[in-house]
Amino acid sequence: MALQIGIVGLPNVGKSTLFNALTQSQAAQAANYPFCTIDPNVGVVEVPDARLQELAKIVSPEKILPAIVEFVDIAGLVKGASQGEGLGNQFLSHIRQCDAIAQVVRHFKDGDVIHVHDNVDPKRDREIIEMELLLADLQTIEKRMLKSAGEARSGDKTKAAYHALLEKIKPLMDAGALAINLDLSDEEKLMLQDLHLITLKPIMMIVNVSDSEIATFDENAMRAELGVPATTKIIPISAKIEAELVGFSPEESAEFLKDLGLKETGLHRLIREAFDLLGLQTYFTAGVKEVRAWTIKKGATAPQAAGVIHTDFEKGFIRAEVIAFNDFIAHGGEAGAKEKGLMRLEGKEYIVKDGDVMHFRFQS
Ligand SMILES: Nc1nc2c(ncn2[C@@H]2O[C@H](COP(=O)(O)OP(=O)(O)O)[C@@H](O)[C@H]2O)c(=O)[nH]1
Ligand SMILES: [Mg+2]
Repeated sequence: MALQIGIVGLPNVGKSTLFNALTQSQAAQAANYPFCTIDPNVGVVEVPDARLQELAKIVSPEKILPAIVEFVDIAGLVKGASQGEGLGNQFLSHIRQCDAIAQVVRHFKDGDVIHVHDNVDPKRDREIIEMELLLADLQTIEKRMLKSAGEARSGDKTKAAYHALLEKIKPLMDAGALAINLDLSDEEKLMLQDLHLITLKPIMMIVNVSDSEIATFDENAMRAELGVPATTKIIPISAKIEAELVGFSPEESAEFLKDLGLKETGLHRLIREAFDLLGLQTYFTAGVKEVRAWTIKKGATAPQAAGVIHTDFEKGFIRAEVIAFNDFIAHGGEAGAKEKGLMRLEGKEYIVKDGDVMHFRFQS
């Protein structure tokens, strides 16, 4: 199952423009991933990683397979949606399936594109969207509290603590705080897991700015304008520019970006940041059949990393042969690194590092 990021926001903020740019610029590669969801609103997107090309230069593999994430264009979120307005509650089930949320707000001014709330005001738009997500969560919490209140009276300490936790977070969320922005311990987050709260998912803000403003974008000023905490990622993007870039060759894109004073496309940055938001990292396998990036959580052990390839690799894990990415490149590949004593044998406890080039030994 690929990780999914749901794109939410008011109508006409540029969600579909962005989604189409994401998926069209990647359409050719998407054919490599037949196991991914087939749904017009779900786009398979490769995580750009220049290290793959460096590995491929050394290994000359038949195929190069980057890590992927899926983006979902979630429509129908309007003011009152949690009470049945617009497409009503349909959006909820779509968001619940996602691992993280990318919220798009409109900052571009264009008189030809109507704003559903008349004027451009990203903070208000953010608050409208978040209120709908919060109302959905509050319904869940209130329903659960009817039961947990009774359970708390039974004398069971765990149940009492659970109810107390719901009593603590409800007024804060009533006042507009997303669950992810509450000061919760890891243990408290774990306790809330079974509620599948939408606002406990990691969330990033995508600000769709005018093409003329993208190069001079000031993140701190935008953070103040949006009123989001320092922990929230803010990513400027011009959906219009990204849409224009779709048909360009890499050389044309580079030229176009340079003229605008930009280093990389907004989509690239968005994908990288989303990957980071999810707390993910990459390790590689490098063989002549394929050079491939695999996605794991930061902190994953060697057997867990092996399990991403195949569950048998995890169950029968014996050890991993590991070469750090830089060592692999500096010494011209596996043989060279091995000769210098830079190939390590690691066991079950090994915490995989970003960029490790790995080979697993296992018994089946
Ligand atoms: N000027 C300008 N127009 C945009 C931009 N992004 C989207 N639009 C236009 O805004 C309208 C709504 O965009 P769409 O992506 O369908 O919004 P959605 O409702 O959020 O999916 C379309 O006419 C787009 O062409 C942008 O960055 N600049
Ligand atoms: Mg749309």
